[in-house]
Amino acid sequence: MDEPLRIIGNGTDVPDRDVPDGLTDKDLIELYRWLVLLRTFDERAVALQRQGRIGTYPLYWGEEGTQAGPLYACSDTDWVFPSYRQCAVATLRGAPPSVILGWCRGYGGPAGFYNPRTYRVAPICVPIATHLPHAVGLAWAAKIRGEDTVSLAWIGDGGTSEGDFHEALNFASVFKTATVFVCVNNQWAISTPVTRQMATATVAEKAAAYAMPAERVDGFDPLACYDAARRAVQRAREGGGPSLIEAFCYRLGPHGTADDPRLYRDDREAERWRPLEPVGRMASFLARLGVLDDATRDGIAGEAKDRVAAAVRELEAIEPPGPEVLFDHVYAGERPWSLEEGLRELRALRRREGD
Ligand SMILES: Cc1ncc(C[n+]2csc(CCOP(=O)(O)OP(=O)(O)O)c2C)c(N)n1
Ligand SMILES: [Mg+2]
Repeated sequence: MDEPLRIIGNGTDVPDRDVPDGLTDKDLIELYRWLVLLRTFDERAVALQRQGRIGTYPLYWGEEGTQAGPLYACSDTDWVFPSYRQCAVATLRGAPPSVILGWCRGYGGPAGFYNPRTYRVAPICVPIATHLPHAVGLAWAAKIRGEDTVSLAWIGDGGTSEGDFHEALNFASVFKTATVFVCVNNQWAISTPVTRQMATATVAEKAAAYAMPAERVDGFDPLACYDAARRAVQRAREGGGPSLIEAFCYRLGPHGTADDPRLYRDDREAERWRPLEPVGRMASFLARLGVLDDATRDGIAGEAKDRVAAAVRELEAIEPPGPEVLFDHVYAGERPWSLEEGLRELRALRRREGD
């Protein structure tokens, strides 16, 4: 089994490797800023859910490097396709964090959800793996038009059992689309461990069935995630076709805020992986390089905190709509009689309840 690529060591017995090609000190700080924004959003979102201010939330604590790293390897013209686990990546492309919080609450800002074309970030995908064929289709369309757009899609270890995963990889390799598949192997699909998910030792080896290059990286190492994605994106852009990256890590938290992992796994297992988490690790690495001092670090933390706090204020300034909103936007034209009847019943019920 290939050892995952690791660039950031631990400052003691595991040595650091060189900073990947093409990354300046400014890039390293910017990537760190991205990691901190993701982390700050995630922690605040969990707190909001616990206070009943948003709905169930799929936290990604520890997986920030698998998101920020590959995104940093893309050009602004490339499209990315998140699953629920990457719900906040669009904020790294400038989408307002309040829109993502609105998604978690079930209703967003006055402008609704972000326009995917503005940020080249596809809608957050909850049905497992269904966004992969979309990512391939987008890259195929770009290829037909003679554009060099790359599409990058994230998928979990559990998602590799879906037909959509295999169909997407097959289509991408046959039609040589410019698609990068990033599989975040956090070793759990809710309560199913990866050993019950697949008989192969790695996700990466599945790529062989599609004659596709693959690479395993340490998913807790943002620079390793970046570096593998950079090579895959470049290959894709130059017409070399799709790649599969396995970002090997561990789901440090629960599956979501409605899950209690103590029911199916030993807490001590997560504790063993925790020291590898990417945000502190990147900060220590940058400090060892002499790129990040305490003042810059505090400044970045403060900036992220302020941005997320402002997003919460923006979100909560919006009056929640009533349940009637469920009947809007279901059909482009007129509502069928059955929905009209349902809406009438709901209104009558609400009148009786004095809403
Ligand atoms: C098509 C489909 N089937 C089942 C589910 C329910 N479900 C939500 S998350 C999940 C596990 C996914 O695990 P994995 O792909 O490893 O991603 P992770 O949650 O670890 O990021 C399942 C089965 C779903 N959302 N969509
Ligand atoms: Mg998983």
